[in-house]
Order: sequence, then structure tokens, then C-alpha cells
Amino acid sequence: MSPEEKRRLARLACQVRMGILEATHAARSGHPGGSLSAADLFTYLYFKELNIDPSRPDWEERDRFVLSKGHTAPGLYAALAARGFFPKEDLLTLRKIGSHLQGHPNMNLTPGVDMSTGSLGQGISAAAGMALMAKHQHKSLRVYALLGDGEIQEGQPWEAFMFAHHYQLDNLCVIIDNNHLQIDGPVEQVMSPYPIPDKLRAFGFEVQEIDGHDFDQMEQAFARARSVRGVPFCIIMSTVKGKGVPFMEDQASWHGKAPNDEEYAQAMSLPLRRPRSWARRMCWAVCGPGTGPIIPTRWAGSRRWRGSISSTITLSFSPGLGCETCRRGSLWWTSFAAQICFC
Ligand SMILES: Cc1ncc(C[n+]2csc(CCOP(=O)(O)OP(=O)(O)O)c2C)c(N)n1
Repeated sequence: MSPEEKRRLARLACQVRMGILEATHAARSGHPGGSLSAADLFTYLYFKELNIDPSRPDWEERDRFVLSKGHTAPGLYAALAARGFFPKEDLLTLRKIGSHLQGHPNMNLTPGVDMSTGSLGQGISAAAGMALMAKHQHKSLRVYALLGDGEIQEGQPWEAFMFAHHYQLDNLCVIIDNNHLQIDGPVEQVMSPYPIPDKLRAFGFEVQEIDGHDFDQMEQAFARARSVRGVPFCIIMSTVKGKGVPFMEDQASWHGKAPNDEEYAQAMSLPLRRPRSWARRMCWAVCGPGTGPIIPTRWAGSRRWRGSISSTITLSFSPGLGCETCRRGSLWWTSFAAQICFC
């Protein structure tokens, strides 16, 4: 992989990680840990591996992706938004009533979601069925399924693995996110599924172990998966739960907990990103990276009045809004061209 491509993917993975943080922080709930461990994989799949078209999420010939570890929906949503399946702003509606982004993926609501999941162990069965369907219909599409290392403590995946081998589903690529932690602590202590590679091989899979944060290794493994004939393929990726946010890394406590305001600000200050809007840049300059303006979801009811500061630009402003961190911004000016936070 060229250095430019790797940089591009790294930048996108950073966006995906920020999307995870923004969504779970806004929802005040959700699963950041396992979303972050798989963020590099989501990025690689949606920006390099999958044959998909965001403008046609129901395109029949598309590759399918099943997030069997459905609780890590924030990671999937952040990747789908980054890839253009829906606006990034939707991430802030995670888990809200009426939002298409519920706590677990719903194929009937969210563009780009191929299977509703959340009950651990079931997604892989659906993925195996999709792969068999594709074989019957002589379609060249491929099916990818992501499972957690805690998830494979369930019995159902092993029946699906047996099924995949029996029906020679070489169009199925199983990926296991081996971050060593689950909801209650270390996977080994709760009920060890190890050694995972030996067990998958015994079930007839071709297996490759990789570092799940290394795009070169992903490229090599997915290329090999595409070339294997007659048997299903499994990529076991070694990852760090909470990867990218140091205080979340390798901590089971971040399995299903949202960052509070302080933690969110701290986490968002890590990636070096240049805010796009003027308002955010002002907050960034005064209150630090990761801060931004309070953006009203509804203007209705707020007092607005208009004044002309030049003959060419008309500004409207609303009092009482300001920087989401310091809340000192007394005035919020908006125009069709720019937004400026005077904090
Ligand atoms: C059938 C079922 N049992 C229990 C749960 C609750 N649950 C949600 S996440 C989780 C732990 C999953 O661990 P792992 O697969 O390792 O996920 P990751 O660390 O990648 O987030 C559990 C037990 C569930 N969603 N489905």
C-alpha cells in the first residue's frame, strides 16, 4: 500500500473514531470500546475493500457486511456516514427516539446496514445464509461478517462456521475482533474461546492472523481471502479495545459507557483536526481543540432579530447561545456565509 493511501486511510479512521465519540457522547450511552477497536477495520472495509455504492444502498450486486457484534453500531454508523450513506450530523441522533440510528443496527432504518443485529451470535448465521444465496444465484458478491472474541462464546457461531465449511462458502470472510475484553472483563477469564485460530482451522477455515490496526496487513489478508477457493476464510485481528483514546484503551469499563463532557473534550482534543466552521475555530482557539459552538437543533422559539452592518451583508443573531464548553459566548452571529462565536 502506498504511503499516501495509508495516510488517507489513517485520516479517515480518525474521522470514524471522532464519529464514535461524537455519537456516544451525544447519546450519553452506547459502546465506544469495541467500536474503537474495530474502527480501522470499518475504515478499511468501507473505503477500500467493499464493492458498494453509497448512492444505491440497495444495489443487489453489492458486497454485504454483517456487524454480528451489533452493539458496536457507533463504529459502523461513523464509517457509513464518512462514506456518504447519510449525513454525518445524523450521528448526533444516536439512540434518540425517531432516529434511524438506534443502539443496534436496523436494516429497515439505516441506509447501508445489511442486517439487523445485536443479539450476539446471530449475525454470522445470516451472513452465511447470504453467502449461500449468492452462490445459488451465481453472484460474484462477497459477504463479510465481524464478530467479537466474547461473542464467539455463544454456541450459534460454531454451527454457522460448520455450515460455512459444509457449503464451501469461499465468498464468506469472517473477521474476529480479538481485543481480549468483553462486557465483564478479560475474555479468557469469563470463558476462554482460545486458541481461536486452531479452532477455526479445525472447522475447515483458511485462517490468517493480523494486527487489526495495520492497513498493510489488512490489505494482504483480504487479498488472500479473495483468492482462496472451496473453503471460507477467517481473519483474526489482534486489536486494542478503545484504540485511539488512551484513557479508554484496554479498559473493560469502556465497553458500554459514553464519555461525559470532560472526557469527550479530552478525547476529541487528541486528533489534530482543523475545524471547518468559523464558530468552531473560534471556540477551538479560546477553549481548546475539540470544543465547538452550541448548535441549536430548532431555531423556533429563539429570539432573533436582524441588523445590517454593511450594505451587502445582513446578519441575524440569537442571544444566549455560545461555546459548548465555556458557555461564555453571549452572542451567536449567523449569516448565510459564516458563523462566528464571540467567546
Ligand atoms: C445473546 C446476547 N447475550 C448478551 C448480550 C449482551 N452483550 C452485549 S456486548 C457483550 C460482550 C461482547 O463482547 P465482545 O464480543 O468481545 O465485544 P467487543 O469487546 O468487541 O465489544 C454482551 C455479553 C447480547 N448482546 N446478546
